[in-house]
Amino acid sequence: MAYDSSNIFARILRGELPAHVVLDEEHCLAFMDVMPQSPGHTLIIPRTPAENVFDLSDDELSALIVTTRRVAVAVKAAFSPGGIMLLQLNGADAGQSVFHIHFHVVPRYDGEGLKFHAREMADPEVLAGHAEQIRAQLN
Ligand code: DGP
Repeated sequence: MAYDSSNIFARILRGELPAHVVLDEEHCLAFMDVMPQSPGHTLIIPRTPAENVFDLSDDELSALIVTTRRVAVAVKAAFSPGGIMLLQLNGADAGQSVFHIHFHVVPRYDGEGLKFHAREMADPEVLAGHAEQIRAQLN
């Protein structure tokens, strides 16, 4: 399928839609997931218009995973979760719902399950606070 530049993340990259940004760098942008599965759930996207992992060059994928780990380190420092999941879905059948490639950084907390994927909007003020906590660890 051809890349559709009207997808939500492409619009965030162009500044047409707002996001709680935690990291804005040359190759990637990272921001809070508006429907977090756990507190601190963050997304990392490349600036490259690519739908899924198969559409990135090795260099683009390398930059994306390195930045993903950098954000995960900051999320870990900000929220002290017991563990962190890195997730990346390719294709609707795999559960992908936004067709611009992204990694999810999902913190896991002892005894706490996950909320459903892409289901419930979080309070924007809470997301803004979480973004600030993560930014503080990245600076
Ligand atoms: P996936 O199913 O892997 O394509 O995940 C897409 C994620 O994007 C999902 O966890 C919900 C999130 N999401 C959907 N719409 C928006 C939005 O407008 N802004 C932000 N920040 N996240 C969104």
